[in-house]
Amino acid sequence: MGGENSKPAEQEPRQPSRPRTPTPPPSPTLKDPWREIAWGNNARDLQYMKDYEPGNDDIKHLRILLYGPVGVGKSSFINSVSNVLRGRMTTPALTSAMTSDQSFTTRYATHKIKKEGRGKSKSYYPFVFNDIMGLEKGDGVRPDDIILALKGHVKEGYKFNPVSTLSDDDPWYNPLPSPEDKVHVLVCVLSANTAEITDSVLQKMAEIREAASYLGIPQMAIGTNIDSACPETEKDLKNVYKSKHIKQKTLLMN
Ligand SMILES: Nc1nc2c(ncn2[C@@H]2O[C@H](COP(=O)(O)OP(=O)(O)OP(=O)(O)O)[C@@H](O)[C@H]2O)c(=O)[nH]1
Ligand SMILES: [Mg+2]
Repeated sequence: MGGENSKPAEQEPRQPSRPRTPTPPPSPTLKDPWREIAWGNNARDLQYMKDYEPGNDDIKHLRILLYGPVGVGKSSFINSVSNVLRGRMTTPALTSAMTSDQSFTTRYATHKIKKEGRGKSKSYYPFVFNDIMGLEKGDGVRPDDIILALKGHVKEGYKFNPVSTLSDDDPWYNPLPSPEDKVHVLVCVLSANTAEITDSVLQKMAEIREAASYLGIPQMAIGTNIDSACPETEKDLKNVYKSKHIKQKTLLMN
């Protein structure tokens, strides 16, 4: 131990502390897309649609029915397909200008898309889209009515009644559906920027899916609003399969 005269122990010269570099936040995008898309093959895809013919000779067109929660973009999707095929702005299905809890589409409507050509040579694409009222928590289209539509029992223009299911003695009930009245493909439409889907809507969707499986109707799902769901897709839509947020949303939809 040092006395009064003892020298203080030599200390290492203090190193100037280095400024800490903050850890960068994790990237919102994946390095590699989780699904490969051949971007830029629009002309080939469009030609495929133009040449398409249903494999079954008994039907002139495939009937594709879209269902999903209110305001997810069911009617807008039909308009988008029509715009792409016709090469100009068209609005076969009316869409809502604002978000609301109530469905803007209330009637059962079939939308055909015209092919190019004039006069007698004018024809329609061999697939039609059926637009229906959205599924809501309380009101909205009843799953039983969608199941009747799958079987072809709902006549064109029927106004869905959220309180009661279409009965078989109603004039809007089609007792003898033709193969073309029946639905051939069922499409579930979900929005990528919806916070959450309520349990009651999920329950209705499950009922519809189960009935379609029983009827042997092929099903698929599409995601809308991917352009506004995350900053990366807002910048460039081609980031859709790189965006971690959209991947997460897709997993929740399954
Ligand atoms: N940014 C963006 N907006 C969309 C998209 N799809 C639909 N919208 C908008 O969302 C709103 C609702 O769209 P609709 O097509 O009426 O939705 P819907 O599912 O038919 O709604 P209901 O008939 O009320 O059940 C409209 O203002 C559309 O312009 C999309 O992919 N991106
Ligand atoms: Mg609609």
